[in-house]
Amino acid sequence: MSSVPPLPESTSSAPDLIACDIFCAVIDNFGDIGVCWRLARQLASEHGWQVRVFVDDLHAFQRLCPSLALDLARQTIAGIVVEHWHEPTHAGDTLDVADVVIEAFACELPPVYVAAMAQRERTPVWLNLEYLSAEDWVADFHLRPSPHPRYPLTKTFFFPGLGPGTGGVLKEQQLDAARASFEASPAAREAWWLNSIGHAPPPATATVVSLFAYENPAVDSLLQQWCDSARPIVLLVPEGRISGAIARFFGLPGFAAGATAERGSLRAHALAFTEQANYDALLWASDINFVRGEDSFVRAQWAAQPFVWHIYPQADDAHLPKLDAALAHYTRTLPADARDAFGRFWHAWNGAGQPDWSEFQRHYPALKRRAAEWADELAQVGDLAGNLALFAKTQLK
Ligand code: TRH
Repeated sequence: MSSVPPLPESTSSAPDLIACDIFCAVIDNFGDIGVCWRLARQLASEHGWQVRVFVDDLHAFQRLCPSLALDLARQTIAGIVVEHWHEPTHAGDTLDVADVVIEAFACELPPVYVAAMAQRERTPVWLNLEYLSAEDWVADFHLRPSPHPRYPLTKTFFFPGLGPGTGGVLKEQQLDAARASFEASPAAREAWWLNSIGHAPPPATATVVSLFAYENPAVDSLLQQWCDSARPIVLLVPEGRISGAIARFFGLPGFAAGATAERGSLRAHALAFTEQANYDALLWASDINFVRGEDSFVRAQWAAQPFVWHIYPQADDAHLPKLDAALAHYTRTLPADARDAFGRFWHAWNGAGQPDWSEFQRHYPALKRRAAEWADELAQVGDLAGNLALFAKTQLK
């Protein structure tokens, strides 16, 4: 065991104030920091924790949080300290171990920090926050302890999930109220359309679709079906990995924020990638949401609208059982024909078959009812930040 001088306790001065360090290595895209930042904000604002986030990619983070400065090693945003984790061994300018240490998605903590955790008078609670999966095994592994091979430390696996016995998924206490007030307010909806799209909301006869996805070979077929649709389709596309395909479909050089294109029944608008807190309103303003990865997948469930998930693709199709596990939860109480149509559409969007829009549309009323029911069911599992805070407190006693 390396010898580390005795350390001061964390900077928290009040006896009950819990200090928490979250370590986040960005692998790809926005989900890693997206989940960590949402968790950090919740632990700080809803649980009063003193939170510090170590993140290695400030550029990805800045897309979600435009007030972040790219050139600062350390800054405070919304009461949360953000440390640029510029190299894997960096553990902040002063080594200061928190009460609760969260390593996100099995990233490796700086060795000097782990050594200091072992030296700390009050042993910290060490959690590995895993990726979300709806698979059944998750409940068995949630909260399993893993003793450190060399130090007197135990790491606990914290598994998000969609079913009982898992850590649940993140849900802010005010989220339902915010959605309800948006949905109940024509003025809020109107203001959102004016600010985000530049004109008044479309008529109720139009189907509004938000599209956040990776590159997807099924998109051309879907765009064509939307052009041929009997009902007008208004497509809202945040700038990103699918934008090139939209541009090609319309014969445009690009599809950057502010661009608009029209063909047949389809009118498409490119939106600026918004700050994370504003993404929900796009989901609330839409009748159907195409989402991807992890965090937007969760937000679509809380938006309580039918949605289509582009799952993060993994080697050897390891993502496919996860897709089916999520489908099993989400479609559990749907009538068989709607369940089959929905499953076919999700599979087509994830590489197996062609999406059939008119079939999806036909089942829309049942899907909409199920979306609302599912949001209530999922809420029974509890909010991940609340579940995590509760577990950590029991360990800190
Ligand atoms: O960006 P993603 O594809 O992230 C993925 C997943 O997390 C995946 O599980 C992981 O393995 C991989 O990264 C490395 O999708 P996700 O998880 O939905 O994250 C996107 C974040 O971006 C989410 O927090 C919502 C946010 N967002 C905005 O803040 N503004 C926007 O305009 C949009 C479209 C998204």
